[in-house]
Amino acid sequence: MKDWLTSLRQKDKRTIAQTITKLENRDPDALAILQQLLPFTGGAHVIGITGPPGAGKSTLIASLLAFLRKQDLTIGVIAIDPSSPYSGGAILGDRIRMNRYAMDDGIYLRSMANRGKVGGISRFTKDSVRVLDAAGFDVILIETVGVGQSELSIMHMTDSICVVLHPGAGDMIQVTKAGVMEIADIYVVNKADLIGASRLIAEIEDMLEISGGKADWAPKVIATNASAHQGIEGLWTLLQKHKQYLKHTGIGEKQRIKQLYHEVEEELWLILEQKCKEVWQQQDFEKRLTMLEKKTVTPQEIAKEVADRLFGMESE
Ligand SMILES: Nc1nc2c(ncn2[C@@H]2O[C@H](COP(=O)(O)OP(=O)(O)OP(=O)(O)O)[C@@H](O)[C@H]2O)c(=O)[nH]1
Ligand SMILES: [Mg+2]
Repeated sequence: MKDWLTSLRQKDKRTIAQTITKLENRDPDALAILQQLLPFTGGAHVIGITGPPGAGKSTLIASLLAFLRKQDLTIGVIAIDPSSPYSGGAILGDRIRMNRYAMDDGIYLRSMANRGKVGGISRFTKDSVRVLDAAGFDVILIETVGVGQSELSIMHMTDSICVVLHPGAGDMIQVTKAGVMEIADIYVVNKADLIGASRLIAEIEDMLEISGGKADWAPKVIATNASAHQGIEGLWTLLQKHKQYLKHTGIGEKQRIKQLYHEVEEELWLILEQKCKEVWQQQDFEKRLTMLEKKTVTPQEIAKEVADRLFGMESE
């Protein structure tokens, strides 16, 4: 266990990958692993990069990676691949760019398909963040497509959130509908080289004026051209500013505690769901179905009976 932790702390890619996989599969060691990681967590600046498909999130991350590496910062990237019909879902745009980082121990990339995992995307992402944080990465970037409610879960695992938009019909409406607008600390208007960028900036600024933004942090708007590496330094400056704000006001610490409470709740629901299913599977289906068919019992009554049984068993 000691050797394992030492190589993890040295950012050994194999160890990182194995650890994440073990957590992902809820290996019997998972709880012990999480316990061992705990003292080493809390150092990373965790940043969510969200926004509609094709906004340029991956390109922006690739550009940020290049910029941050020059400053000798280490970065972990978690990409939630939506496997959407909108795009090929290629992480960081293309394989060549990825290969460039394969040999660099200051960068770790991990992607995950947005379906079919026990405990869902939220648990996977949190576990991965924890591993990368404990490994000592300075910055952790999480890419998600912000078009559905489930993506809002990044607010439960990040310090700062960038919503990336691009000039194009309907973007604002789409993102506003998904509730993504409210969670932004920084709005990135990417593809600033395209027509409509300044109008989009004005639209966002109007919207912020009306809504008043978050409590004391007035969300910032920045234009970037990720393909041409423009605006990246400005974006990083804003992210640093936000980090300072979180630190000086103590809001960052409060936010993290809130996130831990939320995680306890999420874990609890998972455990309860599992237990409920176990009890349900022990039920005498034949008899219940006949009773349902004969209309001598309602589905609600059966559900309640199973629930009572579950909690009765728990209190024994
Ligand atoms: N003109 C222009 N094109 C850009 C810019 N940034 C990204 N693109 C292009 O936009 C397309 C989508 O970029 P991605 O980085 O894959 O976008 P994404 O938001 O990660 O997309 P999904 O992960 O599929 O949601 C690619 O063809 C990029 O080359 C930019 O600043 N200007
Ligand atoms: Mg992408």
